[in-house]
Amino acid sequence: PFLENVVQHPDFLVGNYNTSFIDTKPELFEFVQKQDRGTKLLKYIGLTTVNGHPGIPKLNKKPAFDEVRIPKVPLKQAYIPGTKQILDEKGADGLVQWISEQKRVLVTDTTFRDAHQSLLATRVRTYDLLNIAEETGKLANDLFSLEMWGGATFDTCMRFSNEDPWERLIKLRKKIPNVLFQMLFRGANAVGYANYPDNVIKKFIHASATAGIDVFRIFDSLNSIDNMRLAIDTVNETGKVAEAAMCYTGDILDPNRSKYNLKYYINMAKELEKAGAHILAIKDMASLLKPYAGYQLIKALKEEVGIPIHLHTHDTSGNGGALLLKAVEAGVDIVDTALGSMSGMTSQPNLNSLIFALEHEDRATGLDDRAFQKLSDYWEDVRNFYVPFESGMKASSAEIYRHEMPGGQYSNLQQQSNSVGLGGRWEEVKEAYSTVNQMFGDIVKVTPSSKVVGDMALFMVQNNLTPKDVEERGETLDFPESVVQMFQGYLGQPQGGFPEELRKIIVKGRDYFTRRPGELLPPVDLDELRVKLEKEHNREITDYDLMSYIMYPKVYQDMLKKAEDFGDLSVLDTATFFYGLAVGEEVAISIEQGKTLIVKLVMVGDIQPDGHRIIYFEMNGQPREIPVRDAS
Ligand code: 3PY
Ligand code: ZN
Repeated sequence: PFLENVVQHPDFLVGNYNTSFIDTKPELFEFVQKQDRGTKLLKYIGLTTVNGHPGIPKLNKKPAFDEVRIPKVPLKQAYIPGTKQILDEKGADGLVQWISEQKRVLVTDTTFRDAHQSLLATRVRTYDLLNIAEETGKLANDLFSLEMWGGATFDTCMRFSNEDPWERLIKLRKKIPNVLFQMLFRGANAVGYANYPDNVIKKFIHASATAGIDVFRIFDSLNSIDNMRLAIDTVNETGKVAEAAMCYTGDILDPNRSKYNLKYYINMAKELEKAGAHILAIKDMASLLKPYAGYQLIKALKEEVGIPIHLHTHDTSGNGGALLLKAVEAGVDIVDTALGSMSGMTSQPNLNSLIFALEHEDRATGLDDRAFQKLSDYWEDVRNFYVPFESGMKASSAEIYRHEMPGGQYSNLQQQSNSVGLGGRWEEVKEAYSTVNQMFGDIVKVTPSSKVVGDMALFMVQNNLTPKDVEERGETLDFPESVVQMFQGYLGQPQGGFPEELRKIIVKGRDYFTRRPGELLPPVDLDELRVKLEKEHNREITDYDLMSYIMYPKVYQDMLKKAEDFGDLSVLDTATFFYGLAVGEEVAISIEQGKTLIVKLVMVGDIQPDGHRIIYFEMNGQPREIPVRDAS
């Protein structure tokens, strides 16, 4: 390295050197140590062992975990062709035809996406998904689809797991070639929290289709159909399945809440069908659709629209199972559920229980309960790694009908609330959430509009504000940026518009508009951006990278930086990733096909005056000493 530094020094290169060259240039002794993959991983493990993992309280001792039960499926057993083959052979219209010919109710498993988004703050890592992927393809071949990508997973995958979401998708696709892959797509917000220019939306959908997504569930956070059309059209261009969702809010049974009544939903459904949707989704993100309301809604929809109906709900209220039964009676085509051990409460209703609930009935699922029990057992074990991210909710709760918070938001807002010091005031935050909804004119609350309501709720609690305070002192208050932007029109328009008085108070003289935001946002020059990023990062930037960057510029760049420091962290098992190693513990890390590192933690050295500790490892039998900074 020293000689390299000399010959690469700018003065040396221009011939500007003499006998004092070396003595006057201390930088020549700064060797950039090009570290191998093993050393980088040891550094990460050492740091995690000493300092813990962000979001997990520092423990004195690594928790003990039982061995994870992986179902035994003979490796040579072939995949049984499933819905993926129907789509590939017959196209989207052929698939729709096939759905309508099924007597049984079809089932989607959300375990890989919404279940952990809703129960575990979206932290499930690619490692745990890949570990069960082949078995899932082989045991769950009769599912309609696996909801396994999009929603909040795109962000958290990079932000918290330091993994590329596209790689997750591509790797899973290889191991599950037979069941439809479904993603949650936030319409003009793609997988982010803001509206994006039209060319970004199109590119994102094409890239996702190429990487392996078959069914795009498209919604808009204010139920604005204008904000969904581009996505529906683009999915149609790709030959994949456009599943357009209406987000359910309010209560169609309550005569006093007429804003979102049965007529509203029937009209919306008809428009979505006209807009080119192959499937209609009812997206009950907050578990507000009561069983009898669900029956009424689905019965009416089956009469009024011709496309299949896919019901998505959460079990936060505890009425999820009852809703599914009423939905099946009313003729729903497909329902969302999660594997038993990852179901219930803010997650989806229990898939395994649904199998039994409908057994011997006309519309039985046809799924093999034993196969799904094995998959559920796996997740029961894996869930133990993620205990620090559990919401602490112990049972379903009817208060959801009051605060209306989406299941996917519950555990995340709770974490957000803790992180701004409102840990002890969670009850008030939930109450404020409902108050803010009324102040905003009773809007649909789902990402990102739900995030805006959440931000405002935190703001109200932090500053001890009532709606009256906002009305009277609003001019002097600095509202969260997300709130200001929503009232400016950046997420589109809700049913009936925003309350005018509140808009004036919040927007404070800034512009606002009521046109579709996508019409106003200039296209991103993707080629120019690619060149810029390639220069900055000295690597090839693919369409996938471009999309990750555009959605989350800082998160994406932090991910690259962390990968430079620690290498590919997705190869670590989850216990090691979150908790490091215990002294004397040994793990096998497969860094690529046929290349495994056996890592043992031998000893953690005493803290040095400069704040470092030496961590003594053995890697493949060789001693390795890694200095790491003790942050305590
Ligand atoms: C998401 O957009 O992530 C959701 O799950 C909304 O329900
Ligand atoms: Zn959901």
